[in-house]
Amino acid sequence: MKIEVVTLFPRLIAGALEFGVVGRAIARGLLNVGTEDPRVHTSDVHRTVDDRPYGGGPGMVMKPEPLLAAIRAAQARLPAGSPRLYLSAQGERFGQAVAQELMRCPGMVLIAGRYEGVDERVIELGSDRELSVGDYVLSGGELPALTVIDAVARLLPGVLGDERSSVEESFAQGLLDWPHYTRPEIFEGKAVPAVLLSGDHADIRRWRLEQALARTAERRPDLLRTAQLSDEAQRLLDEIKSRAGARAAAAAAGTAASEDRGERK
Ligand code: 4HQ
Repeated sequence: MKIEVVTLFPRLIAGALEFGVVGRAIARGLLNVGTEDPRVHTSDVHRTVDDRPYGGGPGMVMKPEPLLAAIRAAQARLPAGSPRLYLSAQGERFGQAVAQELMRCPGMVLIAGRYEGVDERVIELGSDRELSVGDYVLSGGELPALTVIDAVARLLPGVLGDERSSVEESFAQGLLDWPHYTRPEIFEGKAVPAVLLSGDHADIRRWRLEQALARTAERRPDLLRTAQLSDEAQRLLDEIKSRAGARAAAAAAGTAASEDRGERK
């Protein structure tokens, strides 16, 4: 896959891509990331890329001419059918489902704005889709662009050890992760759960699935409505829920009993 990032800070993008899984994917030729700097597409002596907002107010806006020229230069280096994505807090929420979708594209242009944003006409003329990484305000679209690159890169064939992807696909897809442990067996008085030392792989697998389900039910119940649960996972989840229900009932009964005895809540 080929990705082009339109940015006033190309070294911020290049620097972040040197490391880890993504750095290796690039070194192995599985991913290629280029940058295009709108400043290159200016002709005035000051290389001006921003200007004051029409209507007044604080902050600056990215000028349309150099930005659109940069987007077109980036697009020209990519295969046809490569979407142009503008990163902005006003966009559709980026998540794993969008990453899965983008993984299938031959390439993409990621447009990272700075200042208060870009001239709206550039979004209309030079972008196909607007994506947000979350409801917070950043100083530029570069970190969101890197987020998209990272999440998409790890889905590309050969980027991760394929043991990992197939394991996650088969049983904990769409759920929060289970807890992880490594040596030592006892750390600051806290022991690793015994099942992980048992050597019983069926037991370990069941425990991990149960932990992933219990955490998801507790912390992100919204994810359970969209997760594709296997029959085994659905059965475990029903057990987890009925145990949680029973605990809540016992706690309520305990409260009632102690209140009956005249104790305070
Ligand atoms: N931006 N998700 C770029 C964001 C943002 C987000 C603020 C985008 C500044 C210029 N982008 N502008 N959240 O906060 O994608």
